[in-house]
Amino acid sequence: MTAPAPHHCCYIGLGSNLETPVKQVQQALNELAQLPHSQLVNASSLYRSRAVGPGEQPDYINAVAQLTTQLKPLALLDALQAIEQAHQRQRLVRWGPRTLDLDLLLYDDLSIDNERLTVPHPYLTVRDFVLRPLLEIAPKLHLADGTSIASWTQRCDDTGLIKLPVQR
Ligand code: ROI
Repeated sequence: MTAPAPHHCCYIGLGSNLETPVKQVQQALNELAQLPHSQLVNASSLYRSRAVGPGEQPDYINAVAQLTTQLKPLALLDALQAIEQAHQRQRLVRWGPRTLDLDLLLYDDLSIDNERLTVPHPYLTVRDFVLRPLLEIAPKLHLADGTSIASWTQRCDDTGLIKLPVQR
């Protein structure tokens, strides 16, 4: 008998600023809950943020989800990209507006760096629209280097982040 695959703890960042972003993010959370060999453990509130990136673009809706999964990192990435595709993701320019962005922020304490995937996410510690939702659902979380998410939250970019009231 082979041992069952272990369960890994992951955090996913969600962002949208096109095509009714609140709906895009809510639907993506439902889709994360349906991923094979995975459980959606927790989801932050939705937040509104000013766009980081070139030119004028609409505000973003952001959130962070916690998953446990038996998928390996690249299999999880494939699954996340399939959800993005299903949202007819448009990404015409680097750092331009998008229908749905799903970023694998953390996968256990792993460091991954290959041409498809960098974990921890390279901008995790500088973006308030990632850190504040993450802090909401994981207030005691530390990175593998021992630094706390709470400490990064005090010195990150300010995008005028606003926590939205619960949506129904
Ligand atoms: N800006 C904000 N506020 N939120 C995002 O999710 C986001 N995602 C991006 C870029 C274009 C960098 N800017 C963003 O990918």
